[in-house]
Amino acid sequence: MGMLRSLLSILLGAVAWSQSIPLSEYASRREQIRTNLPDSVVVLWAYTPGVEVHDRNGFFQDPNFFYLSGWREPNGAMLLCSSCPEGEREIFFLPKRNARREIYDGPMVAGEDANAAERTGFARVMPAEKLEAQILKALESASQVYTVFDGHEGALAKIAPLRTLKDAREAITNLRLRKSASELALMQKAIDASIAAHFESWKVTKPGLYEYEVAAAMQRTYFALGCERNAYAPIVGSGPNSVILHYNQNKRRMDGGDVLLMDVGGEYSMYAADITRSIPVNGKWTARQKQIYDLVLGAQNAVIAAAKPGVMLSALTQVARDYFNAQGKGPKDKPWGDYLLHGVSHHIGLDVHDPYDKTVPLAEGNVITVEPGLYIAEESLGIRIEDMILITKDGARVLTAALPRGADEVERRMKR
Ligand SMILES: [Mn+2]
Repeated sequence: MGMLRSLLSILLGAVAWSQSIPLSEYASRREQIRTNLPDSVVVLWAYTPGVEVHDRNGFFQDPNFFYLSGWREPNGAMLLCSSCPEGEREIFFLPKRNARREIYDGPMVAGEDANAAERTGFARVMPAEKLEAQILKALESASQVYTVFDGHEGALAKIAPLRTLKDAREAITNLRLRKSASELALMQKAIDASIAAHFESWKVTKPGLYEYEVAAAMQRTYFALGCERNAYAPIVGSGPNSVILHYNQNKRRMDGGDVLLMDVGGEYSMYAADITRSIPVNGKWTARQKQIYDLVLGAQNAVIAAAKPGVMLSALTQVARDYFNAQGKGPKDKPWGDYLLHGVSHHIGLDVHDPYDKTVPLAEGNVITVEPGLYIAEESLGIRIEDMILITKDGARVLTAALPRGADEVERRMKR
């Protein structure tokens, strides 16, 4: 059994690694950007270790740069030029081979490598020191200059002092919002691993345990299933901590009678999952906890039912608030809607909060969270339920449906 299991995990591991996005899809995203930004030079830089990314969590790539290249290594750059002559419309720039760096980081792909084009999916790859000359050349063919304003724009302004730099962020993030089939497959990996982590938390949680012990069990679960990072700092808050929206100290010893709110998700192959469940620490809801839980679940169902193409994200928060307000009054004779302290939805993808234009309505292929909550500080009672949904042609599909949401089902699954 042990051998069969390790053989299975090797096979599953191989499947997981082979399931990445083909380089041709990155190329078609770049083509889309060039189409959407005509008469333009777009210059983007990869993250640099020690500048944008520090040592604590290992190197990760700038999400916009990654979205257009799939490139995970540091220190590259790319130039896209819609109006340049054939052969100069897309160029990738890589640093020269650096033997010293390879001692630390392992083999790198260098600008001078014969197979650099094949490895990067760019027809033209040049050494990084050619970037400036190539930008100057491209400026002869294009009147607009774009970059993502992330700290490199100063260098670009020096190279093109007579041009007004424009921000390419909006054009890229608009594309990022519409998930492709291969992106959805990777997101489902992040989701499935994070769901396994939540199930694990239901198994281990009991009075006397510390919040960080639950956080550790959850992280161990999704890391063992191939997640490379936390999608965000795990929020594991019991009792009084359940009402602190971004609590992540996770230091409290839990008591019977507490609720435990867990907003925890892993990142798989650069894609984030973001899932929240609230459970009773001793496996049995009090009447009050169940009342609040059912209110939140009702609001979540109302939002999921309302989510479809054409609807604005901000309208979804109003759906939740209206639902709560229709359920009467909470403590201090205030409408229940007053106990919803945050918006209920955000886009998610390469970032846990994918950037988006607030004036653009939902469209087919968007992935958003639905996360209403009620927080009653004086009762140390916070309940949030968060799921991820895919906007379809005429509605929405819950991507996290494998993790039960009903109060009774949570109790049943916690019974051991
Ligand atoms: Mn969220």
